[in-house]
Amino acid sequence: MPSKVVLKFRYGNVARSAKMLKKVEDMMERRDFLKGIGLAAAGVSMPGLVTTGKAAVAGARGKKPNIVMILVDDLGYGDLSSYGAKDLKSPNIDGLVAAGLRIDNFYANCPVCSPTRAALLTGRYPDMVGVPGVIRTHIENNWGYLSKHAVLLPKVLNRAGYHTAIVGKWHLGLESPNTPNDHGFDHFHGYLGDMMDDYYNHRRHGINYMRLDDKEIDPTGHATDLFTKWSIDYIRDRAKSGKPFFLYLPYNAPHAPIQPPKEWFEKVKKREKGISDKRAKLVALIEHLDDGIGKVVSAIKESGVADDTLIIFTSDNGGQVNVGATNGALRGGKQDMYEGGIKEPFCAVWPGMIKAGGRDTERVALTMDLYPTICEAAGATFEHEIDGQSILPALLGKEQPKKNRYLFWVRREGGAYGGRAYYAARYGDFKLVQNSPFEPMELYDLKNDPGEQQPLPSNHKMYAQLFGALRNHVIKAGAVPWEKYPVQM
Ligand SMILES: [Ca+2]
Repeated sequence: MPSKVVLKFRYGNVARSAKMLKKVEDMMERRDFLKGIGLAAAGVSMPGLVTTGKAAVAGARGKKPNIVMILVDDLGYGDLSSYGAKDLKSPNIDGLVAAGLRIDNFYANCPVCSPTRAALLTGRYPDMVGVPGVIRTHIENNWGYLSKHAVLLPKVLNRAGYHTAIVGKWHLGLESPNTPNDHGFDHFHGYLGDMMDDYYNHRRHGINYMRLDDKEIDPTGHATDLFTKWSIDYIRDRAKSGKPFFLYLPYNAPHAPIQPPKEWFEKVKKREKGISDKRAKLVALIEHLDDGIGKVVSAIKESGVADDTLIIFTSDNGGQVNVGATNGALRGGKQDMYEGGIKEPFCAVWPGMIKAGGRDTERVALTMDLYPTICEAAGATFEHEIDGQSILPALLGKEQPKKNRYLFWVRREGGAYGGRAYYAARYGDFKLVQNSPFEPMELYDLKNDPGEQQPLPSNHKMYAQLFGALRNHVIKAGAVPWEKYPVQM
């Protein structure tokens, strides 16, 4: 059925007001896009196209919760006390883990920054919104351009009555139309870029990407301290408003350069006998981050909104091993599709709603699942297609069957990767994985081989199943450009 016919059928002659016309235009654009990726052909069902958050949870207490989404940068699976670190003290994050539900098999959507952030804020696989790799300053080393079709979380939450803010690292575009404010955030206090070359001067390639909304700013201080302070200011201000808020807090710590405040480094060196300077720096950067998170949590409590606030904590990818990170017993680290690159610490806290001290050891969830989870908690509804699935019932301790689904990971990169992409795919306990576009894929049974040490033969039936499912995903994602057209080299 051609899209115009569908629209006429669905809307008849009601598209009179400018608002309705805009809605119709948006639908046309969306349907054209879906048609482009082969989902809107006549008579073809579109599973997941109509996905709605349910208002029931938000209404359970008669009020919508505030939501604080803390995303840290490059934190390894073994680099929290609660995840087994012996030379590191993270009492504040551990306190969150103890106060809520921990999910052991929580995965980032990618082993590097931008794609995971795209998945969190769109609910889609990163390559379905134009971000298969890292967005960077120079076109020769840029591997993503956020699709104009992407509907970001703040837009949906705004419609549900939320004030929305991002404090910290954006990393989904350096200019309009891909700034945080363009995509619906009411408030942006942070930086646009991929990383800082220095935690104190905040520059990248000598360029200042620090912003307060669209205004360039040049604050002084360690980036972690700035983001902590700005978050606290925001929370205190919004707590008085009586309107629910969504605070997305993507700290850039403990991403390289490993640059903790001097006194934090000295404290670790004094406490941990025999620790190397390299490891001590990373430990100090994480402990300083943990302290900042503790201050943010205290501000939520002191503002009197702790009982009405859902806090979610995770990391965007695994720890970078060559700067001293550990990923526990997992193989590999940042950039790898092995578990060490993508498996992340995760917890969700909501007093009285999520039981304290819970631990889910079975469920597999990804960053993209947080989009519908947050929407459901907020009573925010939407009708566009996403790839993620809400895990809110599981967080609330309700019955939620653990259904197997095909899951995919992609990363496109330059350098030795030559601009090509490499992938992983998973179904149940089986995972097909490569860590470079030039390597053959390997199949592992994670249940019996969580350390990914013993590849199964390529004639195993799951190899072909995962290989075929991944091929179909690559075809779908092929309809979405990941550079701005035309490219100016
Ligand atoms: Ca990262």
